[in-house]
Amino acid sequence: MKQARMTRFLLLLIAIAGCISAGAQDAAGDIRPAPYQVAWQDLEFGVIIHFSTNTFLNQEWGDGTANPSAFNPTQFDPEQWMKAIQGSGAKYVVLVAKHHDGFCLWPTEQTSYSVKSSPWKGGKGDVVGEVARAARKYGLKFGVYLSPWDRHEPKYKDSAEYDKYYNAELEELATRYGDLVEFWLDGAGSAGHIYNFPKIIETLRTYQPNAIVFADTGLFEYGDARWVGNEAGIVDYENWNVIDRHGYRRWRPVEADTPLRDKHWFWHPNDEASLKGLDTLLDTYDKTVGRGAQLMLGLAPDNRGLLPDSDVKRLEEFGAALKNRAKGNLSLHHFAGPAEFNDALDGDSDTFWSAPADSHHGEIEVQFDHPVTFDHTVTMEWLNEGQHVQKYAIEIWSEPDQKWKAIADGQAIGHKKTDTFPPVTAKRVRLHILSSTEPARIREFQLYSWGAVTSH
Ligand code: FUL
Repeated sequence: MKQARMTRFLLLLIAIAGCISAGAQDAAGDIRPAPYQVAWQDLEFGVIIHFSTNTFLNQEWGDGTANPSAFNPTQFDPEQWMKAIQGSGAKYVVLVAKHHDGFCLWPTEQTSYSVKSSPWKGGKGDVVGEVARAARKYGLKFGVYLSPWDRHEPKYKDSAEYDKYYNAELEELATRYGDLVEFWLDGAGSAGHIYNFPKIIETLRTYQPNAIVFADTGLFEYGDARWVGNEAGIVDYENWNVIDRHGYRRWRPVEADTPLRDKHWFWHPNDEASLKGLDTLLDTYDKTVGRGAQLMLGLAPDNRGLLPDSDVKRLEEFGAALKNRAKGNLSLHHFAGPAEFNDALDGDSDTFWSAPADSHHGEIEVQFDHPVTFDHTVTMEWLNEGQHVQKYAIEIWSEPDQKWKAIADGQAIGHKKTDTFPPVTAKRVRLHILSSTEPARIREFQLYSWGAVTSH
């Protein structure tokens, strides 16, 4: 009897210890990204490509009744797309393999509603295969979007039957086209439909353990990255990587999708006015990548099967502007200061500075031999062990006042944080970490003079 009580007491102790450690695990700063999430966040900028029967029918959402004969590009050339995408600075490509209308861009065995039934290449073509090959040829990672909502497939009415259909489609995509960097699970149109998501993710993970599953916050348990909640290309600051749902926390960085043509994911004739300007794109970049998120820019090849010349030109300008901005990193020209800061000032995001062990604040100082003028800073946190910085300020040393003066401040740094302020001139600048849950680790602290192009 006594022994039974003792056993119960021990079990209680074990249970309490379990709760305590589960509670500690739950703190946002303790949640770590998976290695494939870290690798994906480093890509920063990707594109999503919409090209299907809609392209030929001047529509955004097909209702599933389009005749496959509509799909007939005469100059289909995904290498032309990839050349432009590579030039824009994007690092990965997600192809919409099936949009809501159910038309499949690869020769699937699950339905005849696909390129097989189109006149394109005599029904022998495979858009997914050709796009995947072209992407890799241009050094871009490849992923797919497979719309759960299917307005053509009759099985859609029967959840269990449709699950089998969808899983079979997914298995084809996950086994035929090499490594997938991302799998886009679009929530549009699916309200009220029951899917067996655990099974879908099992199918994907069996063949693609390192693919990022993109989904809205509803799919909390399965998503690796979350939808930003708008298609305007804006991530609200503060942006934290760990989100909480009903008391459970997960590492789920944000991806912001927005089209190059205002509000249009597919190509439409006589639509030149919708092409976004360079300033808008740079502003979008700073409000997504510059706030620690992923930018997913929507591109739409036209009914020839080519990216329109004006889109190609805009992508080129965008890439050139980003490159040009990156060239002006003033931190590279710092002249003195403790050597320990170099890892954050060397322009190499693979090296990082660590604040002293057990510290909850710290600073990185940049010194110059002559005053420099700058209006932007770019700061990157090393996230492999979690997001720890919770408050920081950018400060300059004021000679007349003999004290540090804050020119910008914030809470989250995360993967990347761009701060913008009126131009300031100083010989000494510092990143002041005012609060971090663990010793801060900073990959980069860069200073730039970009002018007012990117208004905020
Ligand atoms: C949305 C879809 O409804 C749009 O057509 C587009 O595919 C966009 C990327 O996602 O949810």
